[in-house]
Amino acid sequence: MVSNQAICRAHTNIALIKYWGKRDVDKFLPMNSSLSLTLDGLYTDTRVIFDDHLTRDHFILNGAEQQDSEVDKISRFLDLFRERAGVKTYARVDSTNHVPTAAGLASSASAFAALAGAARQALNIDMSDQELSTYARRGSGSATRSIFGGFVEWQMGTNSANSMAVKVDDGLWDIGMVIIALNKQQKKISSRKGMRHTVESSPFYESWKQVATDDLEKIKLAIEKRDINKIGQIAEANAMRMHATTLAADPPFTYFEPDSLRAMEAVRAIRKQGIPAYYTMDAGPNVKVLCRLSDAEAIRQQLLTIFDDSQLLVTGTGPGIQILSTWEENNDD
Ligand code: 2P0
Repeated sequence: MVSNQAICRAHTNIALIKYWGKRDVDKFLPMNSSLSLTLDGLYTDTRVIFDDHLTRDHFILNGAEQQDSEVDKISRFLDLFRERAGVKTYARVDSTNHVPTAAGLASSASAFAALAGAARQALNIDMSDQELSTYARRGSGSATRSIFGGFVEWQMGTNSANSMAVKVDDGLWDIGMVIIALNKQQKKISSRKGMRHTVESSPFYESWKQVATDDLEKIKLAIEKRDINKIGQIAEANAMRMHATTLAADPPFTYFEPDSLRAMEAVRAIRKQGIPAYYTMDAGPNVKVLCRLSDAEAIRQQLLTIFDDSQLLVTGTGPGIQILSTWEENNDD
């Protein structure tokens, strides 16, 4: 092999039923199945070039050469693909996150899904998207779901080969999100550390596993019926249940910030006007509002009375991974 390259785009996803905790840390096997909506507005483009002339892997993120610790993560991930393809060639990985500058929403989900898609293509590996999702999972759990577009379930499975993503609904109907980006600082407790600490110390954790399983079954029925209010109610409750486990951890912690609470209050006020709008939060202070895409602009206008224009992003449903034919240099937004 002299040089085999590919470029892949993957969109980020927001979980409506959260993944929170691993039963196997090395293999990224989750404690519970989860379900997300892939988003159109936030994505990562990644180019991988396997080149016989390289003496190690390189990783360039948003134009900047990355340090050894970051390269190591990429190398371990690429090893899974090299092993599968039976090659030892090193690679140069170029990645660009397309997120609005102020949002601070760069996501390991789109990053590892894009890298997985590019590596499969560059090495000409014969592998289904479903199987690819089990590879994406080994980079970051949430990346499992970003292989597909629309509503996607990550089935916890019984082993590494069947803990994979399954498309539930293409989501190409009147549904979207308004993202309220509250803080672009690095999060204080990474999701990886946060979920581990919660599994180890929260007395609520056992209940979480059960309730997440129940919520997943309920939301799948609501998605089938395209019942936006039901979907929103279940997603909002599930998010708060996840965050409750962190408040009960020992020592306790939370991802809520004062502005997160203000945002949630604003969403409840919008809902009182009869507009379906429901919030969810992940391992950081940002609040994401699930709504009809046709209502999203009106919701954004109302939120503008509290938050800055640069903090609000409207997005619809996004597609699964896509192979691109050309790479745009410095193509960050
Ligand atoms: C989710 N989160 O389902 C949940 C909800 C955050 C809260 O997946 O350790 O970056 O790489 O598997 O995927 C974020 O955690 O964690 C996440 P790792 P990941 O979206």
